Amino acid sequence: MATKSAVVTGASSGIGAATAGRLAAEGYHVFCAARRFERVRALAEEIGGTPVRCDVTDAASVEALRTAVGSRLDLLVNNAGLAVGSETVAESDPKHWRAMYEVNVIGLLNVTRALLPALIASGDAVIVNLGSTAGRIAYEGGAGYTAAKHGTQVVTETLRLELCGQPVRVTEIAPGMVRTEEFSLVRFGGDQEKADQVYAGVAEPLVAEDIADAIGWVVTRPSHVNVDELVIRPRAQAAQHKVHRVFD
Ligand code: 8X3
Repeated sequence: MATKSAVVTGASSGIGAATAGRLAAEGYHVFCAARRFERVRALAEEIGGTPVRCDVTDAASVEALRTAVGSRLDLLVNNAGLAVGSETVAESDPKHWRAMYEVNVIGLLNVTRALLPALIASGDAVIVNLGSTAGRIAYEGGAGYTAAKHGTQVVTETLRLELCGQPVRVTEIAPGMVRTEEFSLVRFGGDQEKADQVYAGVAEPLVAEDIADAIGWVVTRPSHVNVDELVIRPRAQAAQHKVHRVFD
């Protein structure tokens, strides 16, 4: 049987990099796509995949990804995403909101549109979109991000409806608190102290490998089993605002 192929966007770090590794372990040839080529080059070398320089918001860049992948693809993981800022609605910068919508929603559209023919051509494909618990609820200071991630959620649902009858499964993974090296750092403009506060006192936030593990499980179910959505939080986070923190 031919090796299955997968594309992971945002593969340069965090959940994307862990997922690329997990899928390679499951036997996929992984196209590791990200803006930071040096990082995906090193990762691809490590896991026997193919690095692709790709900015999901840029049409020419996504076209290059489509060309690299070719006419057949088994799995697309739309992981590229980000949060910027934590201001109230009254104080938010529209530039930040646009950037979040551009990557989390339009980027997902660009990549999905480009790769859908190859996914359908495989005869048995999966699309996994990385949403968030921020796509399930509102929280103060989160409106730009929650609006974008609600967008990710509803686009995923729409896609599943539109592809009904095609050989493509569509899943949304919605993680809660995941400690990665960059997510909160990017959100707070490089302020490490603020980024660390997000996880302060939480003994065991989720890590990227926990989410990669869930994705590995979803894509290895039999073809007739579509996992619509998975909401995954650490045990210490019962809800967005209900986090168990222990300080000495
Ligand atoms: C990340 C979850 O709590 O930072 O997607 O919004 S949260």
